[in-house]
Amino acid sequence: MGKPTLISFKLCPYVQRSVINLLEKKVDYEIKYIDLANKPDWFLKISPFGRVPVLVVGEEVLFESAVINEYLDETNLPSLHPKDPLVKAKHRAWAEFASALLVDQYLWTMSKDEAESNKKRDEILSKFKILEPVLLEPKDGKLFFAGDSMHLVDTAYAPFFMRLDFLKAKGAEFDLGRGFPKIQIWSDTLLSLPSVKNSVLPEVPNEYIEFIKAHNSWLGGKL
Ligand SMILES: N[C@@H](CCC(=O)N[C@@H](CS)C(=O)NCC(=O)O)C(=O)O
Repeated sequence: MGKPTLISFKLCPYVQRSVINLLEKKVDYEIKYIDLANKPDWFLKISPFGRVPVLVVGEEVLFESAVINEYLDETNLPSLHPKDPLVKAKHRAWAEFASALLVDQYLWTMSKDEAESNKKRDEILSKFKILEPVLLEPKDGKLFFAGDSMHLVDTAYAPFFMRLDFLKAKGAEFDLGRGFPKIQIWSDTLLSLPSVKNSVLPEVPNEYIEFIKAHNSWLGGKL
């Protein structure tokens, strides 16, 4: 069947989730970068929503990061999911919560005025209030979603935390994890993993900030 090929836009957090999984699973893969502002015809033919990530596996095409990651997990054992179906279902539900956080984060950074931007920031903070008590107690300064080992659900959150970290480097007012000690330790734990560190190209931290600025958002003006 040959190596799977991941179609990527280098700033996309959903693609990044799949890259983390590919790296965690040590899968031999190829990656092709496209410009979403100028989508090539071959991409529009294979991506039903015109969105990345897309994973090309032989003659087949998979879309939706959660589905791609489940496929990678099932075909590259050992699984990063818990065995118990109920616990697994709960992990999937919390991975959905991460997708909602990614949408909030995008809208927070892209909002055109202060009121809208603050509203989106507050939505992130109210989700943090829900998430913090769900987390277990850190051990030796480390924490994953389910305690002391990494699962698929962690890979859903890492791109969100990484973007928050890029923003945090620009000013303390972007440090939304303040006041949420377990979330902070979870974020630090994930961002220290080689699979997470190596899941983006070296230029991504700068390009992420430049992307926000280029969209003339209210937050972009503060960076
Ligand atoms: N639910 C999708 C979301 C993917 C998504 O929104 N990707 C964005 C880039 S981060 C995209 O391709 N947008 C299309 C566009 O900008 O035209 C997933 O998890 O794969």
